[in-house]
Amino acid sequence: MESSSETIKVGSRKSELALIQTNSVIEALKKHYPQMNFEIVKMNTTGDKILDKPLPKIGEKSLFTKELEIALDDKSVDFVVHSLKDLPTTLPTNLAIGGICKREDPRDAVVIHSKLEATSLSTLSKSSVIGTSSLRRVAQLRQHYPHLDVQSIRGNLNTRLSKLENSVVVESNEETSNGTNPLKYSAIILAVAGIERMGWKEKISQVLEPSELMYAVGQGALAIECRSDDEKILDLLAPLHDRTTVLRVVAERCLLKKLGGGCSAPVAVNCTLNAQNDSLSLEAGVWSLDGKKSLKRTKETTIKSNEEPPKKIAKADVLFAGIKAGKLDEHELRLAQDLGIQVAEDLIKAGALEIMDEARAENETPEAKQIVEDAKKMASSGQAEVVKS
Ligand code: DPM
Repeated sequence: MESSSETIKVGSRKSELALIQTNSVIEALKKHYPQMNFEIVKMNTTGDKILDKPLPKIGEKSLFTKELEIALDDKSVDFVVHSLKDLPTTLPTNLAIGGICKREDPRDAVVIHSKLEATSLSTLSKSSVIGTSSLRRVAQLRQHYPHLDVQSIRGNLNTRLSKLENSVVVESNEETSNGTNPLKYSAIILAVAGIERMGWKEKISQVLEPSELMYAVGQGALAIECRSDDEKILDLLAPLHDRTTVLRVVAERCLLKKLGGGCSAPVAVNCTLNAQNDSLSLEAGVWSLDGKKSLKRTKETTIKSNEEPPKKIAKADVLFAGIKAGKLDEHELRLAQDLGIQVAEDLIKAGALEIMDEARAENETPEAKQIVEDAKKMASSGQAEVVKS
């Protein structure tokens, strides 16, 4: 792209993590385009306004993205940086993911209250309260750590950390689950990637391997959303695409799309691309909310171009679960897509949809429905509030 003096407008949520993520993408772009100017437009989304409500009860992931998408549509911004895991597998038709940065650590981590001696989940005393609002984490923790009491915690990362740090620490024999003090957390579970971006690495007590806690689809990768017909911005973003990351997340997102799951049911993955032989492996699971029922399936495929030399330019209009692949090999992406769909089909044959439906139903209390209705009203009132800095 030509260097120019024009300014690219970048939409961002205003949380510290969102701004760190947005700035890191701008830094990466400046390496490619040193002359280009970027301006951040900070916005308040419905999701940000109702952060005190439990996330699964809000249900709709798009609450964090909808207002930013309206801003893209009316051209008040040119692109928006998201955590890929917050982006639905189907985007509005006029929008696409035009760039995906190299994935960071996709695993989850345990942050234990600094006054406690335990350094891992297994050494926390019986009935210790673990804070998370992710159904995926709730179900897997209940499966592997039945001695712990998993409870909802909400807010952005800063709020959660202070809720943990301001917790009254409860001794092992005391009653911990009386529900009267929401601050009595012994530990919280957060994504390693988010913790590291915030500069909090030393707060991690334990990193959980996928054998105990599989991660969310897209976790640890940053995605850039733009108008799907904006060739100028798509060209600008294309060099950010990291092949290994894109192949992994295409498999994961195509799986989730086929299963029809958003964050309203516990679904998790573990996906790797072997650098030596380009073997792409996808393991995926679904759980009941109590962790008692679970299903897991794994498949592998070798990623190989069908053309010599490989066809490097994907058809401009081809999308893989919302991702426009820029200059990556289209046939390779199809192999990743097929892998995701096949693992989903294996899970469906084994009864995954029934387990997911049960988990959803259990989560749908009348109160939850009201929260969803209220949130939808807020969201449909339209534009994001632009935060002046
Ligand atoms: C989504 C979930 C959570 C976020 C659900 C899940 C966690 C919610 C919670 C879809 N988005 O993971 O099963 O813990 O109550 C979110 C975080 C990041 C992106 C924070 C986190 C940072 C990591 C990344 C919230 N979205 O998961 O600790 O960029 O992948």
